[in-house]
Amino acid sequence: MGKTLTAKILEAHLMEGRLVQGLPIGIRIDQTLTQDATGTMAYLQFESMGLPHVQNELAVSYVDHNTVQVGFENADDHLYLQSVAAKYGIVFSRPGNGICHQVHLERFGEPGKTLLGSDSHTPTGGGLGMIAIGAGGLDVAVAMAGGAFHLIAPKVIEIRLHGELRPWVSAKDVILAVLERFTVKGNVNCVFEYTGDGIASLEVPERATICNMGAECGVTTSLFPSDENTRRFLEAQGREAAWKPLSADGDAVYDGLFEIDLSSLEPRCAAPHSPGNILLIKDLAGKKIDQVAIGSCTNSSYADMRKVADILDGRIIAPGVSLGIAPGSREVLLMLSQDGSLEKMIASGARILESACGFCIGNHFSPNTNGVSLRTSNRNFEGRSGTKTGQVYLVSPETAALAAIAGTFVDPLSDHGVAYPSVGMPSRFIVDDGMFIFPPKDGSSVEVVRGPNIGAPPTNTPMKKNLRGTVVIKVGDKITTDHIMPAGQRLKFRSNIPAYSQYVFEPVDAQFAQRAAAARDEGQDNVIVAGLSYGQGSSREHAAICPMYLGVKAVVAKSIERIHQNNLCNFGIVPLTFADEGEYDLIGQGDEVVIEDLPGQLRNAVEARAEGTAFPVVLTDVTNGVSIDLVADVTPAQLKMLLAGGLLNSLKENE
Ligand code: MIC
Ligand code: SF4
Repeated sequence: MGKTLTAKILEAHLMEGRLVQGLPIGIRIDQTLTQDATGTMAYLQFESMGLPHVQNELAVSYVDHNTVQVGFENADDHLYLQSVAAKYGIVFSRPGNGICHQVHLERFGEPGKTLLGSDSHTPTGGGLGMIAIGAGGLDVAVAMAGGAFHLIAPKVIEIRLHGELRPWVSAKDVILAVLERFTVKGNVNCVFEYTGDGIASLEVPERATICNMGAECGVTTSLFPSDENTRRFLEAQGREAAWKPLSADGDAVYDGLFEIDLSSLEPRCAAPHSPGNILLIKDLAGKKIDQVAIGSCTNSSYADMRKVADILDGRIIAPGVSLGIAPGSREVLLMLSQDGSLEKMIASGARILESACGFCIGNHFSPNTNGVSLRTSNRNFEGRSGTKTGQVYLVSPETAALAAIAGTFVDPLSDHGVAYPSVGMPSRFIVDDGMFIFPPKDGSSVEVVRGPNIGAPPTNTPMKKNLRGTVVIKVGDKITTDHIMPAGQRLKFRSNIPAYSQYVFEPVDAQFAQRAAAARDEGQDNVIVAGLSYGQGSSREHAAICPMYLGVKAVVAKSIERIHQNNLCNFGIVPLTFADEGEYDLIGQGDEVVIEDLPGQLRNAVEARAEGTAFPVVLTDVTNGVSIDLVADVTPAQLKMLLAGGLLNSLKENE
């Protein structure tokens, strides 16, 4: 039987288990990346493991998320990250060098390698034919220490592309079509593998856009083969030696198939407030807009930016529109400044923003009240832009630029009078690694700089026999990590758990943190009850650490997303799902709940799971007098962590 490309790369990296779909496996990680907002915790955790040096092939620490806030916290975090990188053998990408995923694609990604990043959009690297996975910072710390990364051997879904995109239709429209089909839920433990004659017409940055936003479907990762286009991209980066051809076998067997005819695809958007809420642009044509933001790790490559510059060339943006453009990296910015594109952008009235996450994470450039904002980024969760009433539509750079000129949505395929900017792959990018700091061979004498905002990560206590407590909050479906742990103006507390914990669930229930802390101080075990797809979005482990700090011991949901599920286990919070989703209605906020002999019940559940059967964990809602069967979908390794009160505790038990 032929093999998928996913299987080939996973097999070559297998450290634990057998590659049988649905079973837990451990893989070797070649490369790691972190960004500043998750990096401080990842490196604090790495430090606590007591190793003198990172053990994997390449570790890179990027500073891109939080670069502009007021106060000392940010700058302190950057100094900590820079010094810790020098000490432990990590490459440091200085603020201004660009967004981690864009820069990693340009300078370090390699076909056939594995990459683990403490950011959910790490799968961007799939555009180069690597297995690139997003995870919590603690998982990345373990990979830097040479440990395996644990995952469930995924289902591999084939996405077969035919034909070629028409002018004005772009890679963003391809992934929006994928989102339309697969939605933002129900794709846990799947990989999207792209095949078909259509891939030959897509350049690496376009493939990267498609892989980037696969994260919104909740898949483990997305993957393209490595072919002649991959070779040309690497050659243009001066890295041809990193190239090797890679593809699935001709008779590979997949777990599902979705076919897309690129030639008939139409421009799309994701309408407020979910990346899965897909509409056709032609159905919105004429709708007034207020703001346009072009950039982010999804769409900030040189080709994307060049197209935008050519569309804006000789035109002034509409009076009612504010346009911000953030080129994805210093390399892209240098290219744009050399070829005259920057001048075209500035002349059109665009505001050039830093090469960083910026607007995408709600750090600045928030829309006006009820403002309609067109963004080329990947997430439009309510309030993420920094304006709760903001109406964010996710679109391609072409759609965004046309709208900025018109002041309304414009169907890119209509007769709008703008010539299509055809931009190919340059034969050589401006390669300048001057904003990386490469670590010394021996960093042992480097002093790590710790500002007052940087505290040791709190640890949990081992699991008690009985869980007794209250449902401190009951939330609905699709609660994202932005709901649980808001970023934006709260980002600066990422290294200070007691301070950041005050904002848990702030966008949903501003009183939550106080209530949960009071219950914790009375000795209660706090429980969160949620609907479908709990914890979708970011990899931020703060969405587990901060609730842990507030005494949360279990999450009971209809379903839980992969990265968040791992993060919960890593910090000793038990992830449980309803055996019968309808029983969600039997529990209310404020109810008193009990799970007797939780360790014993979990052990039974894990044993049953290994034998392919099920053993429920029973929760009693004392307030309503009902018993509810729950599923503990955890691996033996996760059980060990949960019993110990988290991964760090369980690693210490091994010593
Ligand atoms: C995001 O896009 O939500 C982020 C900010 O990049 C996060 C990481 C974080 O919260 O620090 C992600 O995608 O994992
Ligand atoms: Fe940064 Fe936005 Fe990409 Fe997250 S999605 S890495 S915040 S640009």
